[in-house]
Amino acid sequence: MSVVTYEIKDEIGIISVNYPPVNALSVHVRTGIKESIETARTDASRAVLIVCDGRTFIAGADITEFGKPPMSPSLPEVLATIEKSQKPVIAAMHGTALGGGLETALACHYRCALSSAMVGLPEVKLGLLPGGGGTQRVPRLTGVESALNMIISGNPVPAAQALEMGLVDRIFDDNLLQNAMAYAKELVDKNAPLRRVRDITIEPSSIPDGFFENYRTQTTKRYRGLLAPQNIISCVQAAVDLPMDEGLARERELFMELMTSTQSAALRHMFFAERTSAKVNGLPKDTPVKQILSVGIIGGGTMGGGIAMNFANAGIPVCILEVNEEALQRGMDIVAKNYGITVKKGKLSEKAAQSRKALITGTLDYNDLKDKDLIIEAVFENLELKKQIFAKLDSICKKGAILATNTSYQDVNQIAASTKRPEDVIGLHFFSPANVMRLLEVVRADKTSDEVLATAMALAKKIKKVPALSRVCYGFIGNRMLRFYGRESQLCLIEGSTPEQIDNAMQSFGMAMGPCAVGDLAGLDIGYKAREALTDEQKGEPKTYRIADTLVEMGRLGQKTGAGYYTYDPATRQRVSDPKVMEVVEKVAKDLGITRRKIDDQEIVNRLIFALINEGIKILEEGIAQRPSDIDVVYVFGYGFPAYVGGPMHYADTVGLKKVYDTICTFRDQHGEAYWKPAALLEKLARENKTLEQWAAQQA
Ligand code: T1G
Repeated sequence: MSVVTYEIKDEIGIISVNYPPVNALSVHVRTGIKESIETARTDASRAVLIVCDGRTFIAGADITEFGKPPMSPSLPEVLATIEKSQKPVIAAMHGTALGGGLETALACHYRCALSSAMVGLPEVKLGLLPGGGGTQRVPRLTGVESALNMIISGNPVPAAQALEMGLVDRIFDDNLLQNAMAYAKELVDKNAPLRRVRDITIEPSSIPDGFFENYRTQTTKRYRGLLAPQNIISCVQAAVDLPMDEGLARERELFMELMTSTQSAALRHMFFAERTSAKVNGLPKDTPVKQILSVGIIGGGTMGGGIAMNFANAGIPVCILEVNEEALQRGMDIVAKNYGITVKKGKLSEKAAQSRKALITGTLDYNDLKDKDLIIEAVFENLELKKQIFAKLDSICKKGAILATNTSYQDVNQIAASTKRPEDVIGLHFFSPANVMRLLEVVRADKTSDEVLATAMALAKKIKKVPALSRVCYGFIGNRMLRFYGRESQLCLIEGSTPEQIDNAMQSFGMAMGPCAVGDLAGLDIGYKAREALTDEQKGEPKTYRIADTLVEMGRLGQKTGAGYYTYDPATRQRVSDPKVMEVVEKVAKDLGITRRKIDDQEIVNRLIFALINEGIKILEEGIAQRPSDIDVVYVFGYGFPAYVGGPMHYADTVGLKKVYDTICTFRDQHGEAYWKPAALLEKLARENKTLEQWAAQQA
């Protein structure tokens, strides 16, 4: 079946693209459009319309073609053919006209769209820039600053806004093809000119002095470490300084620089990883999915309140159960405060916030939960308490209700065993703040049914979370790996580093926050309490936790007490170094007989990140995670790992598994096998000179 058809109706040549799911500009689509325009040159058509079947106008270049040998015709060739047409070419857009899709429309002479359409240039989110003339045509239509804002944010705009900006000429509420045909005839009947965007020039004198320098300074701060925004600014500057063809050449040069960058490879990896993580290997496609029309949450603390908001935001009524009125009110206040912040930021109208809050009710009576389709337990991390709660839910909730736990660490199999319906029990591990963080670890217990699992994965998408499937182990995927990252952070600190050096090194690597600052944010008492429940043997060597425990015993729990690894300005919450902390570090090191030494930033990064990688590969070996890219999803969406590095597993492939393995062997020789035993799979793949991606492809 041809992905592009061409026919003449009422003197209008109609090019129809039909290449599901999103009419991406594959080589067949590019070829079909180019050949149709060439046919129209000499046929009876008076104008040409480009429309798409299915859910959207062209949503961009075909990302699956990236990294492969280029195939003709290139997009620039196709767009030049459109622009040179001696008959008006009109684009008729619906759905999401993105990237190369919008660029195709911009090469046309006129553009119309459904009012429900969105248009945008999201290439920056793939570590790229619009490589089909977008950086040259958009500023010519909308002005330089508006173009920079749109291309660097990568966010789409609604058709009405696009009309105001000059990107679209006409909007229709419905009947796109019929209305677009009429618009085309209107244009030819009035002998409308062949209006080419390239014929617009931007007066350099219209750009304020220092504009680009200032814009670049702000962009460098806001998009720390990213290459694409910098190149986009250079392209738009070329749109001002250079004639169109030279500007296009400059754009192509800077586009290719990004296409071959590790940042773009990482971001493209994350694009597919985010979509693949919702797929469960071996789960039949026709597995039935339960309807979730009502939810109960056990526990209205920070987590419970945040979790409740996710369902209210998706229009699902949710009831929070607490042990007394005061606790319930506290929970409701947390919800109200969170919505207030969102409204204050202008991200939600007051009216919408009110209607969402109205979907969240409270109760002290378990019987009010008996008809809920899904119950999520979100009490504090005590296994016995969770088992009691699940036994109670088992006796109250209707048959077929899903019983989920938000536990971060505990054994979901044991929780399931406290019910007579283990097949209905699953882990839904949200990440704090639960109404913000997009990651949802879905924990499949040994007896969790396929239907409950399929429902959980579908529900994740409905509440706008990115799911990652985990089997049961202590800490599942993210928190299990994090223990080793935290261990190495503590060891680097006691062996010779400082909180500032460690945090700065990890932020330079790309982490949103360094481990000491994260500890202060979450509260150092969390780890302290978790260790209190462990035997000395389970705790490990004192050098891995003695500093943190000493700070807690000094009352320095972190931000919540105004001091932890840093002190915090009560007004701005800005962190400030505190010499008292290094006094603690040096005293603990002395007490434990550790002679401190200079540690360089690269050693810090390698020890913390390779510890993550090594444990992540063990998680793959054990079948806890389905695939390496799911682990990347966990770290990018749950732990502030830089998407432009692609997650710990993709980063291991970027560095090269042989280098990772050799470095871990060096750490083993320096620090002992107890800490640094290379994962067997890592050793195997390093020896075979393979990547984790290749290994995953063999497993699929
Ligand atoms: N290429 C190939 N496949 C794509 C694709 C694309 N551009 N966009 C989506 N898919 C697949 C996706 O992998 C999934 O596959 C299915 O379509 C549904 O996607 C030269 C260089 C359009 C808003 O960045 O933002 O143009 O999992 O689950 O939630 O300047 O897809 O079903 O097998 O996301 O309804 C620029 C990326 C490319 C747009 C739809 N364009 N796509 O969202 O569905 S670079 C983009 C999206 C470029 C030019 C440059 C979204 C969507 P599967 P989905 P959705």
